[in-house]
Amino acid sequence: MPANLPPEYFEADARYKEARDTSEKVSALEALIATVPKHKGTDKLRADLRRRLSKLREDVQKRKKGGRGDLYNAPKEGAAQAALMGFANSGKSSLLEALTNAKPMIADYPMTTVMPLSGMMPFEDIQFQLVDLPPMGNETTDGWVSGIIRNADIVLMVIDLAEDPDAQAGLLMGQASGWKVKKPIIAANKTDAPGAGDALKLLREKYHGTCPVIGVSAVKKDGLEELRRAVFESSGVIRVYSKEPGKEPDMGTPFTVPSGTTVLRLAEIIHKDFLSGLKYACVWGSVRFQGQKVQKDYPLKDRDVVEFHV
Ligand SMILES: Nc1nc2c(ncn2[C@@H]2O[C@H](COP(=O)(O)OP(=O)(O)OP(=O)(O)O)[C@@H](O)[C@H]2O)c(=O)[nH]1
Ligand SMILES: [Mg+2]
Repeated sequence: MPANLPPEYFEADARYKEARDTSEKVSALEALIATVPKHKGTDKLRADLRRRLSKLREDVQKRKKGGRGDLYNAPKEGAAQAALMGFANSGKSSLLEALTNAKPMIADYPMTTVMPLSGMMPFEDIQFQLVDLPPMGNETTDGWVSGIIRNADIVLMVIDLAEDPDAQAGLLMGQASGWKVKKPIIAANKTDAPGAGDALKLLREKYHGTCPVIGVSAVKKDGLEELRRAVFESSGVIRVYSKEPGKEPDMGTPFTVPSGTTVLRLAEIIHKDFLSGLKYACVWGSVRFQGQKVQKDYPLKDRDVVEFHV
C-alpha cells in the first residue's frame, strides 16, 4: 500500500467494498481509481485497480449474454432483500410497481408473472430490494421460487383480502415454516375491496404477536409507508454514518450494518487500516453525552455517527 493516499481514497475504497452487485462495483471502482494521485509511488496500485476493473467489465458483458441460470435468480442488492410470496392475483406485481421503480406485468388472470423481477424500494435514506415472483402452488416454478424465498432476508406474504384471506394465510404460513422462513411480514392487500376491513381485522387477531400484519392497497396506494417501515424493522439493519475528526459527518450515504454491530466490527467493514490502528472512537446518537468516547465493543444503534481515531 503506497503512502500518501488522500482521505478520499479510503472513503471511495469503503464504498467499493460495500458495493453489492457487479454494476455497482464497476462504478465504485471507477470512482476509486479517480482518487489515486498519479505518481511513481502509485503505479502498481493503479495498474492493479485497472486490472480489477477490466475483469469486472468482462463479467458484466458475460452476464448480459445471459442464460437460464441468470434469469431465474435474484442477486441481492441494497440494504436487504425482500421476496414477495403469495397466490395468483393477490397483487404481488402491483405492490412491486407501487413501491419501486420496476415496471412489472399486471393482469387479472393468474400466472401473469413467470420470472423474478427486482425493484429498489426507497425508505428514508436507504433502499431495499423487492423481488416479485410467480405465484405459489405451481409445479413448474416452485423449485426456483422456493430457492429465492429461502435465500431472501425478508419474506413479504401478499394476501388478497377479497379472496378467503384466512385460507391463504394458513397455507402460506405452513409452506414458509416448512422452508424455515424466519418471521415473515403479512401484506394484506386490496383494503379497498368490499368487506376487506372485517377480513383484515380477523387476520390481525389471528396473527397478532406472530408477525406484523399490514393492511395495504396497491391500487389506492394506502398503507405503503407502514409497509416500508415494517420491512426496515424486520430487516434488522441499522444505519451508521462516519465522521472524520474536525469535520462534519458524512450524512450522504449511510453504512447499512446488522443491528448490534460493534464499533470494532464497523472499523473492520470500513477499512482494515482503521481496525489495526484503532485507538478509540467517539459516537453521536445513542450515547448519553454526544461525542462521547466509547469502548470498541460498543453496540451501535440506528443513526449513530462514529468518529474513528487511529
Ligand atoms: N381492488 C384492488 N385490486 C388490486 C389491488 N392490487 C392488485 N389488484 C388487482 O389484482 C389483479 C392481480 O394483480 P397482480 O399484481 O398482477 O397480481 P399477482 O399477485 O402479481 O399475480 P400473479 O403474477 O399471477 O401471481 C389485477 O387485476 C390488479 O389490478 C388492490 O390493492 N386493490
Ligand atoms: Mg405478478
